[in-house]
Amino acid sequence: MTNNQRLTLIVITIITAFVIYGMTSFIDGGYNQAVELASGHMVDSAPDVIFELKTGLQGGRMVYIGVAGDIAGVINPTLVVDQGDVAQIILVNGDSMEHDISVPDFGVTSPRISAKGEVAKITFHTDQAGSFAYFCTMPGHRQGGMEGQLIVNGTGGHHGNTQPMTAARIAADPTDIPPPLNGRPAKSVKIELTAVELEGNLASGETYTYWTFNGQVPGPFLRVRQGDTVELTLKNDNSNHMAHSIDLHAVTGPHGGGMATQTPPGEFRTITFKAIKPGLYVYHCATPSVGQHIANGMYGMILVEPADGLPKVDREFYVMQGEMYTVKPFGAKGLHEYSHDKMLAATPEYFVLNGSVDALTDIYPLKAAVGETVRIFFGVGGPNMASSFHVIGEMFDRVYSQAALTSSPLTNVQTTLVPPGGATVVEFALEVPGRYMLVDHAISRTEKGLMGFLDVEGEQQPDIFYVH
Ligand SMILES: [Cu+2]
Repeated sequence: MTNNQRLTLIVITIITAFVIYGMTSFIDGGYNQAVELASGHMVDSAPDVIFELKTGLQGGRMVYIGVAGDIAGVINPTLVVDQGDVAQIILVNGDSMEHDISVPDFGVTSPRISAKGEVAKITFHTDQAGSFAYFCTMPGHRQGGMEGQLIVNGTGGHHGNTQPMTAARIAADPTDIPPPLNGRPAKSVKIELTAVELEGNLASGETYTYWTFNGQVPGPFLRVRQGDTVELTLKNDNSNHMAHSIDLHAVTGPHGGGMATQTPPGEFRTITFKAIKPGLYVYHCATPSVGQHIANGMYGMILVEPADGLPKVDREFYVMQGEMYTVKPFGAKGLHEYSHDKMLAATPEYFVLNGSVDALTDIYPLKAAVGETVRIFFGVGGPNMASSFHVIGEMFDRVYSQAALTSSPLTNVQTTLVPPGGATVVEFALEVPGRYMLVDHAISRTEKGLMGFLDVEGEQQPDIFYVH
């Protein structure tokens, strides 16, 4: 059977399942019991609005497909209801794989259904307006495509609180790196950083109150030369609520500058240090709770180039990993709040590259071409978790392990370990076009937000990689 025949068979089966079960599922009595007005819980009452979805495969992805009405045939349709409605979602299994459907913001999850044609339902009272996720809770299925949005129109009008959330883009552009210094003489350099607290985009429909250097995560990539004398000023924006500071691992001196730069809102502090040892170094806020300030986004890196500079490459990228501790679970919509208990327990809800779930996938995917060489300056802000840094589909030709730029690099490495407050420099040539993925090979973290793309353009190279 060809793939096309197989797909056709699947589609026919799905349609048949829909005809049989989609119809019978509407002929369902028992809608006459009283509405429980307990907020956010499954209710057993006559629904005001009913949606029917079936599970299926589309383009190699697992999806929900709308059945009947406005959503007929729509993949992962947006379900729209009015606040106060009792909503019901009927789920029909169309692919013989085990699935369910959950709207965690309303505390409802259906039973799991695995036989083709099997039906499950959730019924709930939409007591809060806004935009909420529905998805399959089977491990990997949400990431595999089974996710859509439920929009509850507010009672104050039919457009209340349903606009997509717009928050500041805090993701650092991975190409925003000062150019190589090309072995220039050592000199004096002035650097100014500003601590900024702001509500930023964490993921689609999700925001977080970040604490940042210069409104981005990670903070600006700083580039100096071995022997430079650096005058560094930290400003703490007047609108902030917290004191902040900076400890740079490139500083030789007490606390890396952390104590000397403790800065209340509306003030600034300045230190001068000589960058005596080349390397790629993490910097971070060092104001108690240090773990909280780092978890909220206050980390970045400073490169101290060796006197002779670094070997020439075609492209350089700046990527940092961190983890985030939110009260609400991964994927819940709206504004997330920081959980100190989870930070202390080292049980993050999110793992991110460059500050947000979509930073290096939707917003700033890395781009390069076949025949080019790339260098990734990779660091871990943490505060708690090491990274098993790996690029799916590539080997690192050279790894300056632990960012030790004055040691010989390792060659042909698959995965390299980077501790919190540590870094690495990897270089590799691109031989084959396609999408490569930056991951932490503690791979479950990809289901908690950690992913970056490296998109490589160019001619196919069938002598190296060929699909039959
Ligand atoms: Cu801080």
